Amino acid sequence: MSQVEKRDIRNFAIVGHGTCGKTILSEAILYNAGETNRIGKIEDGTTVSDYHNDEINRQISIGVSLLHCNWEGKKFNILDTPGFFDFMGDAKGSLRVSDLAVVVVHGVTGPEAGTDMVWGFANEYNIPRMVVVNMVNKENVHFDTVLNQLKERFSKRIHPLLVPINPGPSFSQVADVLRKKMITYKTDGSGKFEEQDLPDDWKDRIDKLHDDLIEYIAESDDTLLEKFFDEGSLSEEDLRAGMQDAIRNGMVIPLVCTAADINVGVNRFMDLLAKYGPSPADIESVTGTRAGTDEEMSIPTSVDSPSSLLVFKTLSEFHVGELSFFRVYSGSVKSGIDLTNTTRQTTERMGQVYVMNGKERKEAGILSAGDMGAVVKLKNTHTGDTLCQSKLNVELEKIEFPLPNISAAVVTKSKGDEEKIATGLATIHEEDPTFIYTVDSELKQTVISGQGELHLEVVVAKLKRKFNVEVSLIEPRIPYRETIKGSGNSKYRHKKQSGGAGQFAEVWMTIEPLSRGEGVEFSNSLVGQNVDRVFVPSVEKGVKAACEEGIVAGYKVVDVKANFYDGKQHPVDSKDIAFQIAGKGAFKEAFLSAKPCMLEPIFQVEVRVPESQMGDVMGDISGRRGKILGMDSEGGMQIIKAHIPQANLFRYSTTLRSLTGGKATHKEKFSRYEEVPKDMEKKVVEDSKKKDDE
Ligand SMILES: Nc1nc2c(ncn2[C@@H]2O[C@H](COP(=O)(O)OP(=O)(O)OP(=O)(O)O)[C@@H](O)[C@H]2O)c(=O)[nH]1
Ligand SMILES: [Mg+2]
Repeated sequence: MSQVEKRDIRNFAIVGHGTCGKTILSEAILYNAGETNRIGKIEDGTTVSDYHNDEINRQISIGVSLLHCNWEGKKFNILDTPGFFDFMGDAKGSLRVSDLAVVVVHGVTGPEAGTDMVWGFANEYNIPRMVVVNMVNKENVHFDTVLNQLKERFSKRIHPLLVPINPGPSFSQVADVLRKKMITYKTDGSGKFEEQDLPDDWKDRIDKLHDDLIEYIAESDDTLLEKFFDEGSLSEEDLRAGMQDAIRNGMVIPLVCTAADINVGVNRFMDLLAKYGPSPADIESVTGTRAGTDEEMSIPTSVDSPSSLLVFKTLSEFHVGELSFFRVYSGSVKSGIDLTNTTRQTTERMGQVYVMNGKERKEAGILSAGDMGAVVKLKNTHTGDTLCQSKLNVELEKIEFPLPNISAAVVTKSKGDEEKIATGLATIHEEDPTFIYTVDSELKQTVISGQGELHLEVVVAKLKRKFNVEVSLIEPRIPYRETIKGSGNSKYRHKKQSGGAGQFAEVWMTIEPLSRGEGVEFSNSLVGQNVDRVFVPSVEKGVKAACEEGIVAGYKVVDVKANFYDGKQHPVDSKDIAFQIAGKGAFKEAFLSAKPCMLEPIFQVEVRVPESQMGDVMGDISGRRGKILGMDSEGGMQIIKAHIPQANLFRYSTTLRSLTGGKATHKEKFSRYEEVPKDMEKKVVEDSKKKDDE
């Protein structure tokens, strides 16, 4: 296969809220381009991109699929991404390597929480967008309402290029704003169409949209603007010439309408992509850092430069092994070349290079700058890694994956599986950085965290299928802390003078509280000759040990200051161990006399919710002992900031989704420790006693 010129490539990610038709739109694109001979069905599990068992069973996309086809002399590299919140990490990773975000919106429901999310990702990467209003053949499609919602929520520059003439179940006709024509489609899925003049009652509206478009495009370029002022309009030629730049600069965000399942509007959308979509040739250089440093580097994206590529997804595939999906940023790649993995400082020899259509692979021979493909059996390369020729030594800008919003502790069903679990979890994390796990030695639990309940379920299923271990998930323990509210004092004597070598030490200690977050401080103010200074470190060791073990309920002690101010010793029996024991004992006694209390972790939580459901969410937050810190509005959504105790956050994302019908999302991160209310404290202490008894 020959190398494709950068300007002839269109790399786009199809992104949007769950089940708005992204996968079926991809199907229709592949069918129109002749890659397949029919449009597959989600219900039958026959689509090119949703081919994994998990996807077929649940009828949703779970991971991104790389697809390609040719249309009007352009090569499309299509990333069909999941829209279910739990798997949005792939949408973000895909946008990182795309030149265009194709944001699909459901024609009935309009923009939703998932649309906000992907719009935000596209903002982060500053990439151009096109909007597809799909499902226009459903009942109750109100195109103008959806258009206005989109304009209000995201940008006034969203401008329709295809407007549905007869939305609803018999949808077949669109008005083409650029050509000022009506296109009538066959509804048999063939995509065949005829072009006719616009009906009279549509002419004014389409003329107006056409004129507005000219104005937008004129505004996007000074030369065009001058022409526009001189001549009062732009020629069709100038309009078309200016369109690609205007889309690239975000001055125009084209919007089209489709019914993907019956292939209405899709081929016209493909024409627009081919003619006016941004290409990798628009990007002359990309930034990265010199491997292993913070030093910024700019890499020219030309085919003649040394090679570099970014792996945006890895998967281990049955019968195939590890598959790595990548975009080439500079130079070219083919089988047999050696590249450095600058993220991990290892070398890799490229195996066979492929272009993909879901699970179908075709040998590509060579892929050059701007293009996308996959390679099999890299040894130690994972999602997000850079590979490049060693002389380039660059690490391309990383993909920042969304932070987890749900955690659970793993319990093995049979003993001795720990090692398999460890390998499994590590492998799953390498493939999917939105999944994180920690082996918490303090809580003696392995805690896994991800993007939602289903995400964790999929991980558990993978552990079983690929690593042959069965686990269940339980609520993780809470890392409570112990501290004091008052000051205390003790004089503790440790004495063991019967049988064997004797031990004697007496430690006098005061203790007082410190501010939150200050940890444990130890000091001494010994004067006189009662205790030899050599025992100070011994006492300190005893204090630190007591703080690690906990005193009231077995949790770490924090925010106290202990002072060893005097004591007694014995000429023979006083030794290090004796003072360690006495230090620990003195600390415990002083602690118990200083109004001990428990602290609990408090999380800062940010909830995005439509105004109409704010009341429900706020009520739920106060039911969780949460404190509302403030509110903001952003693009028609309310943002509630609150502090909620970790103990009341287990499965919060699940509750929030069911409370709001999936319209609200949240982020959470640890904020600080606060005192546990008295009635709860009792329970925490009792629970820990029970745990000890077990
Ligand atoms: N009537 C109608 N149904 C559609 C259209 N596009 C997709 N569907 C159906 O809508 C459902 C969801 O389609 P998908 O293509 O899986 O949606 P998706 O956006 O890929 O979903 P996720 O990847 O899970 O976010 C399927 O039953 C499709 O057959 C359309 O334009 N019109
Ligand atoms: Mg899908």
